[in-house]
Amino acid sequence: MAKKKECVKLLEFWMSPFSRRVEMALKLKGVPYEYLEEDFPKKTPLLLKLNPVHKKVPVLVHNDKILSESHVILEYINQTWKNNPILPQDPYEKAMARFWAKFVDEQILSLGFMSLVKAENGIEVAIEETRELITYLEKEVTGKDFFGGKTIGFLDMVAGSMIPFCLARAWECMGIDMIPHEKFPELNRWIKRLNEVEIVRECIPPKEKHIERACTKL
Ligand SMILES: N[C@@H](CCC(=O)N[C@@H](CS)C(=O)NCC(=O)O)C(=O)O
Repeated sequence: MAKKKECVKLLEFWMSPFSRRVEMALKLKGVPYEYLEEDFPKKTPLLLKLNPVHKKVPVLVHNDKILSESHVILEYINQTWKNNPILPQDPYEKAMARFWAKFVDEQILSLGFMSLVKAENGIEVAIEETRELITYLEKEVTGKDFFGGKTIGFLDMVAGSMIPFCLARAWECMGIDMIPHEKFPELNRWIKRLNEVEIVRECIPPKEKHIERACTKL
């Protein structure tokens, strides 16, 4: 009997780091998908129907299954398409990849962006506090090509979509070099290596368009 053709659709937004990381995973696994673009701040009826709980992108539709929340989607992709694993087999290493990914999306995004924009205690304090958090990632990537080891994995996708290809562009709009080479040599090496990975490059939002949009929002 012929295998049923898979139908994979991704509802996303071009400058969303949460969407970009899911695309990276689909590309790494070689899963063909249809790209459905949202145009925020408008929300299409399709988004409201598919993700009534959060009303956010990304949303992955796999045949008749609907998934939202990027970490959940990444895990689903990893377990559904077994080639090129993005999470380690070892339970502790897997837990650590999840731990640091949560840290990026919760702590670094909140302090390094939301608090920085408000900068209630002054911009210099906010920058230093953000750098303290980034230092944890500098340690994590030390001595490795990628957080995932020799190849990119879950944490590379989460941190890569969020830090160099999203937050750093907002920091640039504010005139802040948040990850200077002298302070963060390992992270800078990691960013350079990420840029050399074809599927990552394919998922990075175009810089000029991104900066133009990010700067008008700040
Ligand atoms: N925790 C969610 C965050 C997703 C998210 O914040 N998506 C943004 C785009 S970058 C969104 O859809 N925003 C629409 C809104 O907040 O109304 C995830 O990991 O997928």
